[in-house]
Amino acid sequence: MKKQVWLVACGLISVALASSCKPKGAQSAIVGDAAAKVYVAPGNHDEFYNIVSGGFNGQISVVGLPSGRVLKVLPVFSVNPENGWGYSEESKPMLNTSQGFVPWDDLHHIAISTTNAEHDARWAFANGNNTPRIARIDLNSFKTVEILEIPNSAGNHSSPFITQNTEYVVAGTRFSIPVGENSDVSIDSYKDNFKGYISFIGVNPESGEMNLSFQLEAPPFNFDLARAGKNKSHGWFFFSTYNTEMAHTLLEVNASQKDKDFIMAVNWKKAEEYINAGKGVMKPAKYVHNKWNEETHSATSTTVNEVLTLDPAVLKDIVYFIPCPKSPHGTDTDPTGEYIVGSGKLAAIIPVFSFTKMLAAIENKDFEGEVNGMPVLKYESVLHGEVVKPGLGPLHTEFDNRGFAYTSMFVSSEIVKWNVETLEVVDRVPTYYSVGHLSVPGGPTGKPHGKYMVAYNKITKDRYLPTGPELAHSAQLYDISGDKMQLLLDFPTIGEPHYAEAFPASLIKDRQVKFYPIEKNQSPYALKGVKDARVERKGNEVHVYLTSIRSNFRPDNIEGVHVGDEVYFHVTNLEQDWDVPHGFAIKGANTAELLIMPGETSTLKWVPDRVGIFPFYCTDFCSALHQEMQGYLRVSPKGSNQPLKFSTGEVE
Ligand code: K7E
Ligand code: CUA
Repeated sequence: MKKQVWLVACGLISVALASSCKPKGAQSAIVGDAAAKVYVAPGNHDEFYNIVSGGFNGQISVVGLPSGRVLKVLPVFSVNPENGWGYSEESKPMLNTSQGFVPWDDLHHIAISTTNAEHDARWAFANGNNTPRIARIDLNSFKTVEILEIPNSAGNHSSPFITQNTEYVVAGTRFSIPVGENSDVSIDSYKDNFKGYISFIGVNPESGEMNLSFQLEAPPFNFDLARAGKNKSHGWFFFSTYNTEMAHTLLEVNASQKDKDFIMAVNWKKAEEYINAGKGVMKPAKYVHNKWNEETHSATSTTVNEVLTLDPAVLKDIVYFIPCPKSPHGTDTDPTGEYIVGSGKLAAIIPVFSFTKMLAAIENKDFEGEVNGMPVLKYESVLHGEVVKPGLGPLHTEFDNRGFAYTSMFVSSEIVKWNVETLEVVDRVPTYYSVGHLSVPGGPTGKPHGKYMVAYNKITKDRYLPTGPELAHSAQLYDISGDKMQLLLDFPTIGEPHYAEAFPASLIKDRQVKFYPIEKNQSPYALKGVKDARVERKGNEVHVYLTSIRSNFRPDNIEGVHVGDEVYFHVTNLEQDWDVPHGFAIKGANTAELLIMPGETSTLKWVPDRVGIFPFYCTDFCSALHQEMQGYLRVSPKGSNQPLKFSTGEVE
């Protein structure tokens, strides 16, 4: 999200910027027992995992709550030199796309897998916003194990929200685009030639593997966010849209013309019926599907060439539009599934829709018109009610376990707590500053845990020691267990967090992978013991098969490599214990290091361009003799007759 856009939004509703965005009394907001509530004593664990999007760093960070301690930066869409993600030969295919290797993305949203609308925390899903992709992370190994590209999409923002049994992960396109053969069209022909696509990605209930099940063709709106129905509204999905004006220039003005945009309600069970009746049409579309294999310790990338498409203008009863004021950002469903909250960022109220009323309105054909052949329901017929005077610039809503909703107000920099049934505002607290998403443990599920809420703020200003022009982004933790929200803690974050989800640590902390059994290592380059360590030449390729175990590499001295050779270091970490990775780095390699987990094999490619002796060493302080964990590689001139030679470590 661009700050500038919001500042304009601020201006549009006639607010004096700087002063309104900065609440008063920043220093007095903390009460006495806050420190005790976030104190996790040395050696103790946090109660919740918070899986936090990294925004423009393309990664996920794993944070403990309530302490706010960062436990891990988990590479997803962006290369990570810290552990070789996207640099090792094995992991490169994970970042392949139909446009080739794309080593970065903009990661906005997290979805934690659920069963019966409760977190099972088997997997986390995350969206790549820029080059449309969805990733699946295994929460037993905290590793990205799958990335699926989304065709016919541009700006995969309305993603990766999930259905209550993780049947589907969805992806709605932020930018509509022309697709298919004739995409070389005038941008002025937007209304005629551009389309919005909504993707439903099936998730295998056992393996978690994703598969692009079908796409819905939609009008060329901008799809912003989404939430699945749950419990009573299971079977439906709700997508917020803006730019229903279908403007294609200066959207900040032209897409803010209408009083109401839409929440698009999708009956995905109906879509399944049409598919089962053979009503879908296979259309050409090129996208790639990348999978990580935990036994070969490597990834494969395959290209898919078609996608099943449904046209809801023709196939009735899949799509209905709910009018929603005004340029809604988030749309969120409450734990019962009855209420659908729209957050019109330019609206002065928060509309809350009723699922029961929506079904009745559909039944009674209570329509006010059509868009591209799909019915628009009457606002009043679907409305449960409006939260009045909530604040300015509502963005996102989370829920607790006591019937309350919490909405972030970007422009007025506050969080508003309101009663989901009565719509009465019961509390408000300032945020520092300009809050985006909120995260309550279990907040998007049918069974929120409540207790804490984290606000992910967009503007930091004076909250931390300054660090030049770029300041740390800021999260704030609130206690929401009482009637009044209480600010407990500020903590800086990694990248620019958008959404995050939190769940009890007890769900996964005892099922973590500790190491990979070496006997199951199916890598073609794996070594099962130090005796197998060797160097082989195949034409101009030199394959160095190394073992790493405290505290040596074998082989350690290598000669007979020539300038221009392609050298592959295949490093197998022979350790079979928890918490003993080894690193591998060689001087001058213009890639990164490898960080090899116990029982894993990983490969670094290096093409030496000059003559010399090049030391390599372990980068992870693994034992008292870590500094001894090293070797030399000698590079001779191209065409030299220096024979291949290596030492596996004789004692001198
Ligand atoms: Cu930042 Cu969910 Cu991309 Cu709102 S989005 S803040
Ligand atoms: Cu191995 Cu340090």
